[in-house]
Amino acid sequence: MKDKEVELLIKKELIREEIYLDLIPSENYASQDVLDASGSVFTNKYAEGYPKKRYYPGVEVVDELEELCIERAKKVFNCNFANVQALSGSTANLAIYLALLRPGDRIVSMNLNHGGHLSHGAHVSVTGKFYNIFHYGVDEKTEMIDYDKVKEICLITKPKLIVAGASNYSRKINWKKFKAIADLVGAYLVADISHISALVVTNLHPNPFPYADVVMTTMQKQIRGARGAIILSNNEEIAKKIDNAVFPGIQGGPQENIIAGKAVTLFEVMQPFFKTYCKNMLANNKALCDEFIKAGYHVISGGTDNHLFCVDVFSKVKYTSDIVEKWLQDAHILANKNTIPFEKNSPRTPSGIRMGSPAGTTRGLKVEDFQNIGKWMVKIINSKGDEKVINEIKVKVLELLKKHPIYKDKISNFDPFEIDSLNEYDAKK
Ligand code: DSN
Repeated sequence: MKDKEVELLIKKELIREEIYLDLIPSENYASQDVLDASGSVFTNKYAEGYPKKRYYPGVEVVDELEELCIERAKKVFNCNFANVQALSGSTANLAIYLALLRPGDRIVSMNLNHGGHLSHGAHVSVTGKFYNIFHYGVDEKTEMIDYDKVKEICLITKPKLIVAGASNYSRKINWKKFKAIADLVGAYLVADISHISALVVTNLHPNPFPYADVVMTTMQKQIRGARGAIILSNNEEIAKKIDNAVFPGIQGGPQENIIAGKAVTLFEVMQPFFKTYCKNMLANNKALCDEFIKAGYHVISGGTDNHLFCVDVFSKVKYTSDIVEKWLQDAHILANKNTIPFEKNSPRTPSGIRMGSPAGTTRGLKVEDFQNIGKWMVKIINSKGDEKVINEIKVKVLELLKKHPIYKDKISNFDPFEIDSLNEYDAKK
């Protein structure tokens, strides 16, 4: 690369990824094939519109590519319609609302503090400004979705659209119950399965079809592919509205290079190894979660059915999770601070640490590794960030990661573990 500054930053990021244990449950490692497709010559092509209905010439190949991606998405998710152009999950959600609602219409969705998502109508998001939002949450005692309460809220507010789906909820979502509520009040049901789409396509989590009118997912999380999102439906009329909302409603030219990456992602999902990855991810996450439960920590909802969980560290050690996040990061473990249901602290200094197993599983870590990781994390948190403990565990984490490289080929001519901090990298370069 001629641009040495960016080249060095790419190398630095590669080293960072290799030498940190990523437990952030929305992150993962895309395969080299996905990276190659996403950075391919499709970057160069403008293709506003949809296959066979473009506003530019020279689109023969991108049409083939986008059609291939659409067909794969339909096959993998077993549905009749797919839009593969959304640049991100938030854009996809906005496009769905734009397609089905008018500004000011009512949406019922999960409270951000209880595990929802910004683009489900949080007041700081455009979705919270354009639409009239009412939130449901989890039950104070069980910390699981209270479907009776969802029903009650919907009967009072009469929403035009209900969003089911979350970014910090460790239990199975009952789509059938959501559909019954949606039917009762005549609302559309939208399922945001960004966090659980890999489990859904491998039948390890109930499928929102046939209950949801629209299903969307990002592609870079659990399903470990290219960045961006896809929107799915079985309703032809809704499908047309969604296409119009994505383009020209919200976006201009689609990123055909990213669509190439999404197509490769879907190819990988169809391979037998993908289900093995999903089963391992579930077992690994449970093993990690069990260590916190055994150590007497309060895990939100008391456990996990999926790839993530959230621990209330504040109630145990009286330190907020921004501080705990830093202790863990010093030991090269990445888990993110998060609000918990009925949070008493602020979103910047909350009580919870969210973590999960997708990236570690992709990296090849097994149940025994996750048990050890859980013990190490508990030791650090119980020690209240004791420097000696952090350093002792950092050595163990680095030893483990070194045995499980992510991008073997990329690091074949250097050892990312030669340094053990990114400051050292800066000093050396
Ligand atoms: N940022 C993602 C997450 O961490 O869950 C959601 O978009």
